[in-house]
Amino acid sequence: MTDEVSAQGVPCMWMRGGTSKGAFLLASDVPEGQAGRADLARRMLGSPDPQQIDGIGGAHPLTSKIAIVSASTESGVDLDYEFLQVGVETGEVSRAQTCGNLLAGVVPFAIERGILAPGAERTNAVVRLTNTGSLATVAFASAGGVLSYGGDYELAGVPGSGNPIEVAVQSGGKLLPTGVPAQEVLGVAVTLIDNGMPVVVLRAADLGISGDEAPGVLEEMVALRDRVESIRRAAGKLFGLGDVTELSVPKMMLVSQPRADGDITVRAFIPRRVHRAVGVLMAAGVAAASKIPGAVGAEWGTDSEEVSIEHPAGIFRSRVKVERDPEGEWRGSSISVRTARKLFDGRVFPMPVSP
Ligand code: NQM
Repeated sequence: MTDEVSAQGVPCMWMRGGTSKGAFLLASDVPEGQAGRADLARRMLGSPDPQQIDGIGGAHPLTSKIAIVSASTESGVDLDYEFLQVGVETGEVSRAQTCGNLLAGVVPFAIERGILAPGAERTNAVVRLTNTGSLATVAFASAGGVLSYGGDYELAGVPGSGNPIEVAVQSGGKLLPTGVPAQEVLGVAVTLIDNGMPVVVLRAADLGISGDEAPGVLEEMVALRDRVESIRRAAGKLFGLGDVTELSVPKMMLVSQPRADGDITVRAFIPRRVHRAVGVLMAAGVAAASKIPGAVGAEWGTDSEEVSIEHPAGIFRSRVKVERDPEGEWRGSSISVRTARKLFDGRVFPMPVSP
């Protein structure tokens, strides 16, 4: 990419999607190839740098995200959504995961940019998550055919309230990529599950913690972090992801008993920082595991489709379906509710290329 881009800037909308934030771009405004997009992504957000001081990133994995959106050419699909996770300190750009939180902003963004029309009373759109190949349906009220972010839905981890956006994801692939509900990795019982995102579910107690510690406390526990990372690297190979050292997946979901009105408690390593709440598809993975006999977390499963997951900022309610296909393979899907909001619209000026 030439350096003209840092002088002229790129049209960009900064949005909150669920409990995360990121830069939303039209595919037609960015280079076509993966290398050009990765270069633009790190220069826009200001990585590698722990503060992302020369870019618009928020210096945390939950605010170091990019969504690239276009009208889909596929029949029955409205939009294509490509997600880029930018390593704050490493500048590594990962396409190995999608993001269910930013997904909540994709359809409003497409309406803002005029590539999708809102529905007369309710907008329903089908989105292809190009990172994983999964399909999602996104639906929200648009009274009088007008896009509105305001509403009365309160999302744990976000101040105030907003228009509820229902996000349904059909994960597509095998729910249990290793074919078993649980196995041992480095002496710890784990469930490897992919309900839209590869996650490892393990018991907090097996790692010697109670499971309701604050994210900052867990991030200070160096020996715990190292152990979680070793299990993650071994699990990455079992998932078929190869060497995941530089990848942002699989995520590590440490589960324990509920403390309040929920069904199960979670703390999520994503993978080095600890989530301030919990990701949409991570929650879908934990919820699905709680429904599979023999899986880690099934001891806290219920008969209800809705699983209430306690996280550091409150409760996440994930409606999941898990079922076996005619070949006996477990398949999964999930429905969650998010809110989203346009925060800023303009041009972003990426860091110049060093001479
Ligand atoms: O799991 C964080 C987030 C996520 C992912 C991360 C997500 C999901 O909360 O669907 O949304 O992957 O680092 O934004």
